[in-house]
This record gives sequence, C-alpha cells and structure tokens, in this order.
Amino acid sequence: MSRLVVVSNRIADPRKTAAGGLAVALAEVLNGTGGLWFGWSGKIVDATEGDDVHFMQAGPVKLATVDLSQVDHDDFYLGYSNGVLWPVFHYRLDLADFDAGYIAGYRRVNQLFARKLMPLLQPDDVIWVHDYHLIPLAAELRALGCQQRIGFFLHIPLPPPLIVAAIPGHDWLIRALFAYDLVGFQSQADLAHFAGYVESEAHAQPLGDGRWRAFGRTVHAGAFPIGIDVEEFTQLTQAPEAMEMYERMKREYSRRRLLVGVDRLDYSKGLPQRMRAFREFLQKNPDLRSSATLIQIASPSREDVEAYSDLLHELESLCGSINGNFGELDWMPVRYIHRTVARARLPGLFRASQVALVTPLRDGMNLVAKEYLTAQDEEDPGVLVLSRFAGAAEQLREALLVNPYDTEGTAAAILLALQMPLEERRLRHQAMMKTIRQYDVHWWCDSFLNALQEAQAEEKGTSWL
Ligand code: ADQ
Repeated sequence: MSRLVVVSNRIADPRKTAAGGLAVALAEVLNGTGGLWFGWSGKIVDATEGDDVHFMQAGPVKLATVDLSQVDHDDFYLGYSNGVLWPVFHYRLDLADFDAGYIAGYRRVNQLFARKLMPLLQPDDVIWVHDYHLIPLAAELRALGCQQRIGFFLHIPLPPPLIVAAIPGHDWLIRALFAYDLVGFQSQADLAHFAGYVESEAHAQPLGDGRWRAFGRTVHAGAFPIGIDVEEFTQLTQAPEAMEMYERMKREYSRRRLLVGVDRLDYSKGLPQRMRAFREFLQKNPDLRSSATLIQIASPSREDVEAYSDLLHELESLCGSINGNFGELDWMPVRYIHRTVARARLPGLFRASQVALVTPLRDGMNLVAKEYLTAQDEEDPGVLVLSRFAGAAEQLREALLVNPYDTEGTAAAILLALQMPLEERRLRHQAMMKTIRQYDVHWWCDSFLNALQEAQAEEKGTSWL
C-alpha cells in the first residue's frame, strides 16, 4: 500500500483531540493509515535562524514541520491566505485586501514547502494537499520534478466564476489546480463553480467522468463532502466530561429552553445576523421571552486580521444591547462566551440544547451541524436551524433551512424549532443521522483517496509556473 503524505498549513498532534474541523478530520485519516504529515510548525522565527525541517513521531504518524519568518507569515498567512483568499472564497470582496505584495509571500511559502517536502518523498507516495493556503503547491512540486500522485481538497467554498475573477492573478491560481491529479470540493455547488470558471475563463472542455482539460493538462474534479467520526463523537458524548456538562446545563436551565451556537469568531459564520434574528424572535414573542436563552460560544480566531476585531466589537455591542433591552434581574437572553470550549465538553452542551443555530453566510461544510445532531438523545432530539448557504445544507435537507440574511425568516424558524412536536423532531433527526452515518469522515477519506488512486496518471512536465 502506498504511503500517505498529508500536507496542510497547520498540523496537530493526531494523538490529541484538537479543535478545528481540518485538524480533527486529518488526525482521523492519519491515525488509520500511518504516514507523513507535513506543514507549518506554528512558530515564527527570525529569518537568520534557517529553515530546517523538524521531525516528531506521533504514534504511527511522522510529523515534519518548518518554521516561517515574520515577513513570510505576514504575507502568506495573514496577507494572501486570510486577507485575500478567505474573504473572496466566502463571497466577501468588500473585505479583501488585494495588496500586491502578498502574492509574492504566498508563492515564497509554497516554494519553501515544495523544496522541503521534495527530499522526504518516496516514489510510490500518494500526496494529499489541504486547503486554500496551498493551492500552488502541486505546481511547485511538479516544477521540482515530482511525479507522484497529488490530490487537493478545498475545505472552504469556491465562489462563482465572476467572484473568483476579481482576484488579480486568478488565472494563475486556477491554472495551478491543474497540476493536481484530483481536486476535491465540499459541495456540488462548489464543483459547479469550478466547472463554470474553467469553461468560461479557461475555455476548458469537460471530458466526462469528472475530468476537465485546460492549460494542456487534464484534472479530475469531484465533490467529497467532509463528515465527522460518528463513533468517536458518540463516545465523547457518553464520556464523564460531556455528561457532567449536560447534567449541569439541565439543572441550571431546568425551566428554560436552551439554544446554542458554537463557532470560530469569523465573519463567514453570520454571528451578528444570528443575534439580530434572535432579537427579532424575542421582540415578536413576548410570551416566550424569559424562557429562551441563547448560549453563543465564539472562539477567538485570527485576531491580527482587522476585519475580525471589527466583528468582535459588533458582536459584543449586539449582545450587550439585547441583554440590556430584554434581560431581567434573574435572566439574560444571551450568554456570549468569547473563548474556546474544551472539545470534550461540547457534546454535553449540544445535548442539553433544544435548538442549534448554525447560520453561516457561507461555509464550506460546517461540522458543528453534524456534531450537534450526533450528540442528541434520539428519543427526544433537538432541532437544527441551518443556513442554506452552508455546504452541509446540501446533505441535511431535513434541518430547518434558513436564509441568514432574512432576519424575520430566521426568527420564524427559531419559533418553529422551539415548538416542533416530538414526532417530527424524531423523524427529521433520524433522517439526518442516516446521512451523517453514511457520509462520515471515513467515507470522505476513502472516497477521496480511491478517486485519487483511480485518477489517470498522465504527462507531468515541469513547466508549470
Ligand atoms: P471551520 O471554519 O473551523 O472549518 P467547522 O466545520 O464548523 O468550521 O469546524 C469547526 C470544528 O471546530 C468543529 O469540530 C467544532 O466542534 C470545533 N469548534 C468550532 N468552534 C468552536 C468553539 N468555539 N469551541 C470549541 N470548538 C469549536 C473549515 C471550513 C468548514 C469545514 C471544515 C472542515 O470553514 O466549512 O466544515 O473546515 O472541512
């Protein structure tokens, strides 16, 4: 069997439970197959300190990391990855900072990764590259003569062609995808956007079977919606830490209905819109007022990017004004927690909540939606209110699907969720769990790696850049 080499910007010790969808999913994959995980160490070092690769053995997985200099980190990570690609791919052209200097940093770090990874590769390795930070990595590896099979998975959405086309150098970026053997997306919508782009901007021809020809090369493309490890999350739900959290929440909120939101504090997650919808719900339903509490956990994320500190202030002020206007001496409608909650406690919180609000403006998939459903008591399950703009909405059709920009519509869905009869809750939950079990993280991994194995190898010249 070929060795699997995973490459992602950040790596995590797969023996530990990590927060963050990508880390959780990849730890799963590598624990099963062994192999090499290559990425950034998370350390920023002085440019004179050299760029050695650091190795660490974590069970069956070998971790190999490189450090970044301050300027590389600023241009590659904060600048191009999170100041250009993240906002644009989440349809937020207004938040993109197209500083011409960033792209050089993005290329520099992708070149560094290729240069450092190349000597570690074995001839029959299969390489799986993850996410928007590393789009040109295969092109850089090919330029160094890499002949191995390389797959790429985009964890975030791919927007429609004319939004991609707003990125200066977008054709370079999409052309770089053709250096892979297989490119995977989260949803059919993202895949359709890829097809739309390569047809309209690169005059590509569809060859059938998910193959596309452009830039003198063929690439396979497909949708591989990411899932969770249902068994692991069920065990986590039954473990003492989660049970203790569940009991505590049940005790504390015995006379109240609990709604929950758990997100990274990110503008793609639609947090201010969610708060406005909850405020609208409170306004419209005075009789339900002092009985519903929203616990919103928003873990700190990328606070050195400007748009994130603006969001933090907007959210704080919204929560403050909702509590100020609707709160009573013995009840506050919103409990807002700006911290990461230990992963082991989350299932307890999910299980104690009658409703989950998962209302991103755009999301590649959103694993919280799947985790919330998995943590429920199947005899008396809670209700998922889910944005139609999350990748998960393509699969979880039995959720209460909402348009998060529609404040009144989302408020109406919150009311519906709180009043949904038991039988309907059970039926919806059962149907969604069937999908979550079928398309779990193992399915995701196996189906991607099988498709990569089958992707027809062809000419891999070095003239990629
Ligand atoms: P994220 O944007 O990080 O991931 P998500 O899919 O929701 O979003 O994954 C988050 C993971 O981190 C979940 O396992 C969740 O439990 C945990 N988490 C989130 N907020 C937390 C908090 N406040 N405290 C503790 N834990 C928290 C990106 C894409 C998603 C895609 C994943 C996986 O943006 O669309 O689903 O990758 O591909």
